[in-house]
Amino acid sequence: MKLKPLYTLLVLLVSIVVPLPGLAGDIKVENAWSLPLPPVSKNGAAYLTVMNHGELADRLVAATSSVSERVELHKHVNQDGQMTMEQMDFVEIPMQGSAVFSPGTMHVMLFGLTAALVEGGHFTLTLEFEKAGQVEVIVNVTMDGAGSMDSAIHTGNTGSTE
Ligand SMILES: [Cu+2]
Repeated sequence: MKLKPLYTLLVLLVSIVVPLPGLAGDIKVENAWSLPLPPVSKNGAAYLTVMNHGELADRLVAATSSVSERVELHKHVNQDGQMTMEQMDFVEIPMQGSAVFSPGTMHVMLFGLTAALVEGGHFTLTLEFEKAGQVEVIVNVTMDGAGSMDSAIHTGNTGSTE
């Protein structure tokens, strides 16, 4: 089967991304990444996928990070052809569903970076859910994370299964 190695890879990724599965309950976070940024950068953004395997909807209501003074949940808004961003009070994670934070949709905004985001490095993001409580996530700092965004401008990524 072609799907099996992919599934195994996903399970492996989940176990890496969520170091405290006991606390997370039905909430799993996958593919958490952030673009590398030079030390002068004031703000950054993280992207990830939140999956809810439970029978009840949950809400992501807040977050903190190990590399910024403040964290907000943002969505991208196209205003008269110009991309801006808007804060959200919460993000709904439907039962047996997921919410995807990706370039162009939503992001976890990191305000007041206190450390440089260096390629190959990582930092901790603590997500606060209404029902599941706190879930710690390791965010990988990598250019490769953008593979799902536009593979044409990021050569050499392994986002494709071909
Ligand atoms: Cu933002």
